[in-house]
Formats: sequence, structure tokens, C-alpha cells
Amino acid sequence: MERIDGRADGAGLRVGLVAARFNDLIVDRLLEGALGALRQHAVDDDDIVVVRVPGAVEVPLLAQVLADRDDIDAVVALGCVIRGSTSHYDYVCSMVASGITRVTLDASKPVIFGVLTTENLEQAFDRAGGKLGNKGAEAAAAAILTTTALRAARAHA
Ligand code: INI
Repeated sequence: MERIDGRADGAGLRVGLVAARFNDLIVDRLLEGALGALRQHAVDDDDIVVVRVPGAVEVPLLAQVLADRDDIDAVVALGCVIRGSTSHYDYVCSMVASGITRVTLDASKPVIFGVLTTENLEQAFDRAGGKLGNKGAEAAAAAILTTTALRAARAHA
């Protein structure tokens, strides 16, 4: 039996972060959480690229540009969509989710979905360093585990 798993070691990995400015009170916390997790997993600051975009809808395009770069191993998409604050919540969620899914499969590279979709601001705070943890940090850790698993799977191919 062949078993492949990721490793929580980001040394030498190059990671792109794309973060929306919309709801920046929340997204800035996700971004700080993601940066902290990358550093904790030994990713060097010189190997991190951070791109800010206006809103979640714009995240997939910049994620695609980063994912297409040969010098980037994985991308983390960060944003926050809150139902209470918009009538087009469902459109924004669907655009960012389907966009990220397409980018990760087209690029055959990890593009991790670190976009909060919540009913209200309180739920968003809970997931941005509050009582439910920091989803930005979790997304960054997922980027490392997925990239190392991907490398191991390709090495065995
Ligand atoms: N963008 C978000 O990231 N979160 C939201 O909750 C949101 N709301 O509420 O509308 C939002 N809208 C902006 C959107 O992402 C685009 O930036 C805008 O439509 C321009 O394309």
C-alpha cells in the first residue's frame, strides 16, 4: 500500500496571499493569522507575496495570476462575505467559490479557500481570531500540507 500525506514544514515554499479589502476589519485579521502560520511553519518572509484587491469577487483573478507564476508554489485566498451587509451575498459567494475552484484545478496548484461566508459580523469575528480560531491561519497551514502532499504524490507518479 502506498500512503501519501502532507508535512507541516513550509521551509523553502513560496506562497502567495490574495486578500480582499472589503470587510478589512475581518480580512486584516485573517491575513495576520495566515502570515503568522506561514512563519510558524518556517516559510521565509522573502518567499511570501501579498496582493490586496477590492473585494472577494476580484480574488480569483489575482489568485490565478499568482498560481500561474513558476516562483509560487501555493496561493491562499482571503476574504469575508457577510450576508447581512449585501443583497447580492449569494452572487459574491458563488463567484469567489467557483472562481477559486477553477483556478486551483486549472493551475494544478493549491489555491486554498480562506474566504469567510457568514450571516453577520459576529460570526466573522469568531472565525478571524475569535472563539472559533483564525481561518486565515488554518488556510495557510492547509496550503503547506497540500503543497507537500502534492509534491510527494508527483514524486511517486
Ligand atoms: N465583497 C466582499 O469581499 N465581501 C462582501 O461582503 C461584499 N458585499 O457585501 O457586497 C463584497 N462586495 C464587493 C465585491 O467583492 C466586488 O469588489 C465588487 O462587486 C466590484 O466587483
